[in-house]
Amino acid sequence: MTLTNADVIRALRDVSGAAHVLEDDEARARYGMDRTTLVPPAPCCVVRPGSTAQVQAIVRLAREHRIALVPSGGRTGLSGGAVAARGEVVVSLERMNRLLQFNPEERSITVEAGMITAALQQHAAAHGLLYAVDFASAGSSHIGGNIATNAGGIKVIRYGMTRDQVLGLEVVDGRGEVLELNRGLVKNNTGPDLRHLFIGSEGILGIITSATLALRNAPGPLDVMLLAVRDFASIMDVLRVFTRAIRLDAFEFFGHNGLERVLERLQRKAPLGAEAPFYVLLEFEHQGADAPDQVMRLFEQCVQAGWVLDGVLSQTLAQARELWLLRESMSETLARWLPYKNDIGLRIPVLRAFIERAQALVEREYRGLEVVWYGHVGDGNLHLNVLKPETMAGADFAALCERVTHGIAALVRDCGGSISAEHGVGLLKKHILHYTRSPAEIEALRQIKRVFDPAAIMNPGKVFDP
Ligand code: 2HG
Ligand code: ZN
Repeated sequence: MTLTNADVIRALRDVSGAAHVLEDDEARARYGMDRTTLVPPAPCCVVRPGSTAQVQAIVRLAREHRIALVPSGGRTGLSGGAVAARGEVVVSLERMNRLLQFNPEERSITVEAGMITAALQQHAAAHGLLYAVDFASAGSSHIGGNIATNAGGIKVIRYGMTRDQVLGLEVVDGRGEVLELNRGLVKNNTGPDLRHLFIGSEGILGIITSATLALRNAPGPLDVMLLAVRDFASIMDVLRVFTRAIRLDAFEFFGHNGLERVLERLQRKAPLGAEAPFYVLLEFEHQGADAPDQVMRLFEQCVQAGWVLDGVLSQTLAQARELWLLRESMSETLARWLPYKNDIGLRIPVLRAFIERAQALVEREYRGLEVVWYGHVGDGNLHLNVLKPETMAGADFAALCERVTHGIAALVRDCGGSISAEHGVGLLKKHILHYTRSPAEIEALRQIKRVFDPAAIMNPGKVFDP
């Protein structure tokens, strides 16, 4: 029996209480979208379950009546994975934000999926521990969403991606089964590890309801260095010299045009005397009294080689924060120009060749448009943001960017990379997924989806078409 929207809303109210089913326009617009703006939201309604049992009841109802569900965290995604544009029910995990268990002797924590990333970080910090995944939207993103998108961020070079923090997952799959995946174990060799299928699955297999995450010992005081670098190739030289000598906590870069826009928005002065096409931001643990000059020696080596034109090393925590602000404000600053985004993942040895070819391609194809490069270059992750000229119609801009993106995706493929390093595929990247995942892989993914989601109710239309 096909249910009307009114029937669906009534049934959802029975599951989670009337107060937790929202159907007004404002809520539907707000919960139906993420940080992308290309696809207008149009969900049927929003349900906010308070427990795993309620999530399970919602999924079972949806399975029985073929109701499409869109799992929803902090909606800070950049690929449209949490967009509900086709009358789906948005399942917001925001009420499920409790801390379930904290195990200091094991350095682990179990939390519900709706916990905000920054709250988790703060909890760890209060006990002298670290939750190692961090990025600019940590203040609103949810841990469940981080896991569903395998979020990366600024510390990957030292601690890995979200995948590397997950010790266990509780999920409700599209069949309505509650699965306890790996149960927090460090060692568990009992066949293929289903936990890893759900990490980065973008909600197409089920809904993550809670997770057990590894915490680390908090690092000592961190120093931040900002370098003005002669050209992109020199960034790679600097990376080689520093990674060989010290353990880096971050190695980020951004282009001069991006920095100018950030400085203007933040009303700050240029951080360095010299201007350069690119800047590198490094973070590392304070080197201590026995090696006070090591970092300066590395810096001087880079200057003498002609790679680095100028640099500054933070002297206080406040200065370190100011330097980070320049990098972390980039995405938000550029949002005003409605940028088209590519999120490219490559291995370090091919970065130089890639950027040379990519720069030639964007100069030729985006003639006259402003292009800003930045990202987590130490992990091989480049963000390419193309800014929309004010005078260009949105549709023309989108058509141009779509066309050029095929060229970029082909280049990424030729260089052995990925069309999405950390933002996921969602709605916006699925037309280019085939560039870097083979037909055999995509077919296997389709079959895996059928196993966990036989009624095709879980975030349909995301990552790949049925
Ligand atoms: C970052 O690294 C985020 O700042 C956002 O991943 C990147 O907006 C972007 O393109
Ligand atoms: Zn990023």
